[in-house]
Amino acid sequence: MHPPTLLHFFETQQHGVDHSQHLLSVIGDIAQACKLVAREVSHGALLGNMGNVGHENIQGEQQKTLDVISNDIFIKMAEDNPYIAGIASEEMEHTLEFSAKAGGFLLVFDPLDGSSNVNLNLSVGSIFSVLPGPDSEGPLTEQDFLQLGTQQVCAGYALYGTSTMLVLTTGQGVNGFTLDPDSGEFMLTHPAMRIAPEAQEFAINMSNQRFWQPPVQRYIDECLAGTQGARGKDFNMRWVASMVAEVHRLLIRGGVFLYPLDSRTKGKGGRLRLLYEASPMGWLIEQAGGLATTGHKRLLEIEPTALHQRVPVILGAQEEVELLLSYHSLKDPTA
Ligand code: AFP
Repeated sequence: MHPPTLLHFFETQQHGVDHSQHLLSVIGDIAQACKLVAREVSHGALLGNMGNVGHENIQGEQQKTLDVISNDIFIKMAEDNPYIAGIASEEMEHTLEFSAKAGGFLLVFDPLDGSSNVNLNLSVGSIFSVLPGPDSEGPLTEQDFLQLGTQQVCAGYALYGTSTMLVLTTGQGVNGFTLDPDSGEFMLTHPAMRIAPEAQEFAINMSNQRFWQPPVQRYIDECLAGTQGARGKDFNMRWVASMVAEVHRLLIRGGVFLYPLDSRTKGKGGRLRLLYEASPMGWLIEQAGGLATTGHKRLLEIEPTALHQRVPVILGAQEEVELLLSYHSLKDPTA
């Protein structure tokens, strides 16, 4: 029997869940936008689009041509969808309102996550989060986007890797769909994705080790000590520098991902952005049975105060995140 397509799955197999036609329209258009981004990424070198645009984005990062192209694809999609009232993007300082669509959803996204990988031909992705629009009439404000992660109605990512995949949740677990290049359809290939509670693999940028705080120092030291240390087992390490690829690996073979607060990023609140990286990925991990925290607080319960707010991120296998939480709660984590 053929696996269902993305929309057929949500229309039929999410029994007992009322996916409004409006939300299904948004999911379908997000999928379409991700197909277009996948095409632009795969043609990047052929079209001379692998460079930088020559200025920094709001994040203070060199903006890549494909960042802009991907962002434009999402803007056009959102503008044309009748149920998206406004958007916020990693690549745009301010939100964008489509005023004629009052009451629609809000779409928050990182159009090309891991874009520093794109000219290395390594995995990149798009991250998206769908929030309920304001009940009140009248113009959207930035405040309308500053919602708890628990408010999300849909969240997920597209992974532009050896195949193009869409992995998402609407609160009924996590399902993965692979793009069939021949039909152009996303087909259900990874139903009910779960993350194992235990792990033997961690993902962190080790070059930042001297900046970490004691709880993370202790946790990583114990992982590196392997069978001779407190953990009594060996660990593997991976770092792809694309959160989408890291989270996908966690959902496929387990593990824990850390971009913790360190002495360099402390003033900014962390490295990763809350609204369009930590919140959507945190919900996916929780929906797959894992945990997602700053080290002190559940990511989905952080009250956003700014559109591009950064937070520390520790997410993945329940047992590993619980151990990290215990170290963060100690007065002297090195004891
Ligand atoms: P870019 O989108 O600027 O490449 O950043 C990707 C990212 O936000 C996240 O996807 C990675 O996990 C993290 O940054 C990589 O950070 P480092 O470059 O410091 O390893």
